[in-house]
Amino acid sequence: KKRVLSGVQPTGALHLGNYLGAIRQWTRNQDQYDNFFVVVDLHAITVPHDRKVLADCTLQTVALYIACGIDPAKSQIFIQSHVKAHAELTWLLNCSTPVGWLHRMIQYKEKAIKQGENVSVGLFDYPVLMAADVLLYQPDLVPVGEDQRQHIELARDIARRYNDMYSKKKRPRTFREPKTLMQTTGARVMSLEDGTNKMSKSAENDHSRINLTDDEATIKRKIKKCKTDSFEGLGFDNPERPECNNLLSIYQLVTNKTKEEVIEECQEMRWGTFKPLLTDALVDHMSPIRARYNELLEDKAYLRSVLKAGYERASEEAEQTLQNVKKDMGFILPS
Ligand code: AQP
Repeated sequence: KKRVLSGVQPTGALHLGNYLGAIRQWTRNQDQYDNFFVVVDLHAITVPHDRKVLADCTLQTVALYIACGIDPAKSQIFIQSHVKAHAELTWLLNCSTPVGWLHRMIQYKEKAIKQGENVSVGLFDYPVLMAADVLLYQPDLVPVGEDQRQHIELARDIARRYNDMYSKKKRPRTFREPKTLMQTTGARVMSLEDGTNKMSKSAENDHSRINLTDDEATIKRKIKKCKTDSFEGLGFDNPERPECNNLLSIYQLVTNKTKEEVIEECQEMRWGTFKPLLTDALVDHMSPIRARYNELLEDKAYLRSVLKAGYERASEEAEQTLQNVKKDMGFILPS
């Protein structure tokens, strides 16, 4: 079986972008793949954080994975900080990764600008930690949204460089170079207040996103207020209408219709007709997820048992890779 690995940061409520761009992909083909889904809490502290929020968000993210359809019987769900190998491999990879590679990372530049002088070494090193997350498990595929493409490419570069330096003659080499798995529609869900910015957890205005935990009234209010335009009719792919393209794409994704079906159905519509349609489609799609999420949050013992099983399998895999790396690099292992 091919192996799949991916994760989300517990930095706030997950939104439609995280779901349509990443998590929904993970739920598909769970039978076909050997799946590892991690909540990357070590990443969440690369920006200023609140300790209570971190703990709550971490467990909520686990509950949302399951509520969205990740089946613990078919997929490993675990917390990054539980598996110590993530932090350890990061250090080892830090020492073979050129600093210039990190200076090119777009996400770092964007987030660093927002933080000014307080930007941490951790934020700069984020992509190496992410490379460690991935490479420890030897996945074939990493399903992510468009914004993470550059980081996965970097993880491949880090793997190749490491293999060339330390495991050139070994077969198989120490690290497998994973491929990015990305959807054609949904890889970049945009903000509801500006169709040229991606939907994001960290955006200040909660009305810029639909959270997976939003209730019916909130979804209704957010869609009612979201930015539109004054063109006639509705259509995809008009560069002058980023909001229209985004809202139609969301509609297409949550109804599982084809683009052609959506064009046929909506091209003559006005916003006043389309918005309630979109609201209903979102509510229909998301209500079962929210209901299951609320149930799961009441059953912390179950969540903990899922995490324990995930941790056991994940740490076994990760430890194996870490030992190989240490041997490659010339460390003496404890006897
Ligand atoms: N708007 C988006 N459209 C499609 N996919 C998206 N993802 C994030 N935003 C969108 C995908 O969700 C997965 C988890 O993302 P993350 O939480 O690890 O980090 P992020 O990409 O930085 O997401 P956010 O929500 O924008 O968080 P903040 O605001 O904290 O930076 C990834 O696969 C990502 O591609």
